[in-house]
Amino acid sequence: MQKPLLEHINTPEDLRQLKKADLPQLAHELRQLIIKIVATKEGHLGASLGVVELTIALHYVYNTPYDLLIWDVGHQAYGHKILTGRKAIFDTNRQLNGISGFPKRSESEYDAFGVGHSSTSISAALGMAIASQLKGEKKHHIAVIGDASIASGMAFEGLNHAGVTNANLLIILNDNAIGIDPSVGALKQYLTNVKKGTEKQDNIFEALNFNYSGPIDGHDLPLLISELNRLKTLNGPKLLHVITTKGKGLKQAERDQVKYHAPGKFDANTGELNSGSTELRPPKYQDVFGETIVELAKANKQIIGITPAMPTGSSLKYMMEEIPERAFDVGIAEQHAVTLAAGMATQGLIPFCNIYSTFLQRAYDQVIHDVALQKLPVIFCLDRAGLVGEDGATHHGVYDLAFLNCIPNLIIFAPKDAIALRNIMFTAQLRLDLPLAIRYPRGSGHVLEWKKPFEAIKIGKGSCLKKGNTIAVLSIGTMAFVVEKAIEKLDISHYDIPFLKPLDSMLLHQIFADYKAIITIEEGVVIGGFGSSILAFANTHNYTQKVMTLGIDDQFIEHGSIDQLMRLQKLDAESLKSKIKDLLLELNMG
Ligand SMILES: Cc1ncc(C[n+]2csc(CCOP(=O)(O)OP(=O)(O)O)c2C)c(N)n1
Repeated sequence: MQKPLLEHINTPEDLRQLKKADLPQLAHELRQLIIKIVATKEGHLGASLGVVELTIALHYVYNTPYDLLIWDVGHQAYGHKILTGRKAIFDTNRQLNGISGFPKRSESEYDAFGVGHSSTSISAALGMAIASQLKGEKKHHIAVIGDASIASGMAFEGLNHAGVTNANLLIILNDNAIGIDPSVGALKQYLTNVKKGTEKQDNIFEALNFNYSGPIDGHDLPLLISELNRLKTLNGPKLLHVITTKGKGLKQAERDQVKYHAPGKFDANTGELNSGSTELRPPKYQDVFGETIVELAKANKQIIGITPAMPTGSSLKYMMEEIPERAFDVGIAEQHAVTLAAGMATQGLIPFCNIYSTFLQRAYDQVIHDVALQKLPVIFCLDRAGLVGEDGATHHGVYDLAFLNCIPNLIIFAPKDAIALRNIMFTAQLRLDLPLAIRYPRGSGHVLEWKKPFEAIKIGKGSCLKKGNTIAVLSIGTMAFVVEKAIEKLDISHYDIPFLKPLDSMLLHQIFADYKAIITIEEGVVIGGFGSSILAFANTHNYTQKVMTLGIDDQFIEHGSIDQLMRLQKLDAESLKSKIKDLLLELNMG
């Protein structure tokens, strides 16, 4: 065994002192470190293991951070983080106050662009390359993008623009034929044909004026280095196609690439996943969605399921397995997913378009212009709404209530539990004449016995969950469980207001007539959300009681466990309880 190398590498400067012959050993050590830390601290595994050689080659050949290196999505950048000054704190990855799981400009000068959502790297790198030209700086600009992310609209927009510039831009297409789930679409087929050498058509990237090279083996360090050195001397937009294996170096991760995308805890030596507890737990909300849509779609042939690249994460995969002709994975294409659903709705189909709350941000115009404006009854199922935990600021689904609230014609519903999710899905496919957004959180559905007979939900109706005196707490969605716990021993009323739109104005008039003060609570930003709507209601109707609005502050929330973040935002039961007690004292009712 040679003497260890990685312990002496703190920056890419150190790396560049190594002999080329030493780099494979460094790659081995880097992989082992990633495996060791992710095995216990959790995080994204497969993508980073796949680009270990590429990461080393890029920092070896290019003069980072002067040359600008941009990772698309950024979940593959663990090796980059370790080699750029964050080795000693890599074990804080994704934890509260630790380093972010994604590149982040405020974290390191080597993180040229903040990422998390996919397909931004080409536009960002082109912007930097144009800036360098205008400033007269001789810099290299490199975007590393996966085969799933390059198929997204934004990436195509970047390619289309870059092809008519002479910007010094290198795009590295990291082709491992998989996103989180296997990549889909015609471009994926094209790339497969290129790899097999069966593609007879013109090269698609050359057709867009890129200097194309590859495909080359992305695990062959000498080849990567000589190719990058050659490309460094060429002007204009270039694309290097590298073939890698997701999960490279850990047998199980290579074999089961979907599971080992972000496997949770596992044994670093054997690669075996922790088996988890056998205790009976409420199902995840995503599975309530996944199982319910199958049940509904079997009975109602008009039902369609759509996911942009998240069949496993959304559990639409159950429908894709059982009813493949009516379930579509459209790739990382949120905008397309929404307008595709709109098109289907014009023809009488009943599309359930499942998108993580955070990724719906990509398709905002489509929701307004293609769906709501035309009153098309698309059913949006917004998974991972609220705080998502360790993925952090780029991924929290905390804006949806606010950004959907202002759109006319849209019904907005947040189920308080799995049963309500199931029933609203049932209700939606009975045909509403308006679009509906259903938002539900990451994690488990709070009730064990959730497969009850379907019951239709009355649109716009809230309900009283507990009758008390003094003040009323109004919750939307699963915050009901926090409230329930907080007021267990208090004489406080609790109302479930699952419809942000239309608001249950009859119930609200009753509430404002009955209580001296109102507290609203939501797992979303306060500005523009549920609390704002209740305040506006009070103002419109000249109610003068105090309305305390609790939710997410006007700041980006970083990473940490959901429980930690809820406590920091004072959205946990203890904090709510003490807020209620303060309010009672203030009203002389304590
Ligand atoms: C806009 C957006 N939609 C969905 C996701 C969820 N997501 C994260 S990684 C990923 C797959 C990326 O695959 P690929 O581009 O092939 O990169 P690789 O995993 O190979 O690095 C997806 C769909 C995202 N980050 N951003």
